[in-house]
Amino acid sequence: MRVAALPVACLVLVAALSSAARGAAPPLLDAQDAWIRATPGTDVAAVYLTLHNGGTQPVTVTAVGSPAAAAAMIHESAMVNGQATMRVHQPLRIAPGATVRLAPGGLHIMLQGLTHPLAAGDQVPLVLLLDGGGTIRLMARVRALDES
Ligand SMILES: [Cu+2]
Repeated sequence: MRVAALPVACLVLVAALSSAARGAAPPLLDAQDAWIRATPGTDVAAVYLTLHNGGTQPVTVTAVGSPAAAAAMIHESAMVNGQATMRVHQPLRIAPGATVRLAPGGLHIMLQGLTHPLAAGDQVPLVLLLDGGGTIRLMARVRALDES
């Protein structure tokens, strides 16, 4: 039943994100170089990208989503007592003029409950929901495991 329920969950998420975006001013947040590291044999994947706030006001990413995953959330990796851990880092605030890099070993978007296995070269749609109602839509490319 879990597999059958996932597409419904995705539709609800996309609908929620779309309705929140209605009537919002265009965001000044720029998302570049989005890519995904897929972990074979699991239904989770990490998304990395670079966010730049070109505006004069702080921008806060309040939620993330993808139709390719049941759930998505901003995480931060850290070493705690020699153990690799992840914690939720959401909302993510980006100061005016600042660039925030989501990169291996640090911040990332965690996709959980992938609707299908990811293959190198796949393009995965992502939505970033911003404080104040704006949204950023982007595509992230799945990299091969041996691709740096
Ligand atoms: Cu994570």
